[in-house]
Amino acid sequence: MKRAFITGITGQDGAYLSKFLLEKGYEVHGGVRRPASPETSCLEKLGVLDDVHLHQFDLGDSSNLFKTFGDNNFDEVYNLAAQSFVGASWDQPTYSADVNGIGVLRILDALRTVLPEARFYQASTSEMYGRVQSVPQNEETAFYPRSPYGVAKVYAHYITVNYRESFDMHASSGILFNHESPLRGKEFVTRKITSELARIAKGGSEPLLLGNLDAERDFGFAGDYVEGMWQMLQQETADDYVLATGVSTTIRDFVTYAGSALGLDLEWSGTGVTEKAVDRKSGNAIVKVSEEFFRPAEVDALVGDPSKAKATFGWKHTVDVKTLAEMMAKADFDALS
Ligand code: NAP
Ligand code: G4F
Repeated sequence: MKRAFITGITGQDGAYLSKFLLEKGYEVHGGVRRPASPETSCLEKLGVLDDVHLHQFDLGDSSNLFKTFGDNNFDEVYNLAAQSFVGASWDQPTYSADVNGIGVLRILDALRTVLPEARFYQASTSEMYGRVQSVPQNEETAFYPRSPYGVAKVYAHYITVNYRESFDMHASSGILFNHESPLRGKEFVTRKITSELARIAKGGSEPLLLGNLDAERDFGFAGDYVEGMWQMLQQETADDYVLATGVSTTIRDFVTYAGSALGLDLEWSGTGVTEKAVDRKSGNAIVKVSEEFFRPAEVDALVGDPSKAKATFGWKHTVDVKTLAEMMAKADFDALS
């Protein structure tokens, strides 16, 4: 039986990856920051909480990383832990740099010292492309990060490549475009949209407030992406791979898709901060724009090219963006019933 360790096991991807690896017959371990009262709702929702082994683990502290890896003979280590909300990285820039950047060096250094044969996955991100240098983005596209989060992730990406090349470690980086699910945190735009529209569809009167509706993202389903993480670690040679759908969608269109799944027929009007969406049937204002949710520097448009992952190990997405919006909106609506 293979043994895997997942940092960030309590997050969206950690829960889906736990379920995936358990179904593959793995013994699954994971790191939690607060062992006395871990936030386990994602693991509970997927019905896997009782099947995983939880260890105290914080990316900010080297000694507990050495202890965790020194005491346990893991075959695979997936680093999914991060301060993952881009918007918060301007408010907590040094913390984001420490956890998302130096934290990865702490893991690599501990693995190199006490568990050098373990295969390692780093959660890299399309945020590294930032102000994009070509369209679509692939493994060769230059990085131009636009947030403290993105800058830290570029460091993490290159230190992973460097340890692979310096110490012959099996360390791979998945450059993943946005992937969402009903387990997504409500601070991220997709889940904010589906949870708020569900509230409105249930009779709520306050409109949904959003920032930049013109931003475009390549949205996929998290369940598809965790399979790609695992596939990367099954390759004989470690490497870097993009996982994406190849389709870009504006935030405005995601709202329209999610609204439609809940019976809201949205009509958009206005521009910039005066833009709004009204339900054609009720005449109610459903969406308004608030400057509060604009970022100091924006990533305008991302769209990925996953050809390398497809050619190397046959990865492709199975859920398109409309189906994803519907899945998330209905899950939020049902949760209110
Ligand atoms: P998420 O739901 O926000 O989960 C983040 C996890 O990291 C949580 O389990 C959190 O634990 C943990 N964590 C935060 N700070 C930590 C620290 N100092 N030490 C140890 N654990 C810590 O994120 P996700 O969407 O699953 O994303 C997983 C990874 O992929 C992240 O690295 C993210 O940056 C990256 N990524 C995500 C996407 C996407 O679209 N989802 C795309 C590209 C890359 P708590 O429960 O204690 O908060
Ligand atoms: O949902 P978001 O916060 O995700 P973002 O910034 O793309 O980051 C996510 O995906 C990355 C992969 O590219 C991951 F690395 C990262 O960890 C995270 O999972 O924002 C998406 C877009 C942005 O352009 C933002 O400006 O939506 C725009 N937006 C418009 N109104 C909003 C809002 N974002 C949020 N969170 N809240 C709003 O009200």
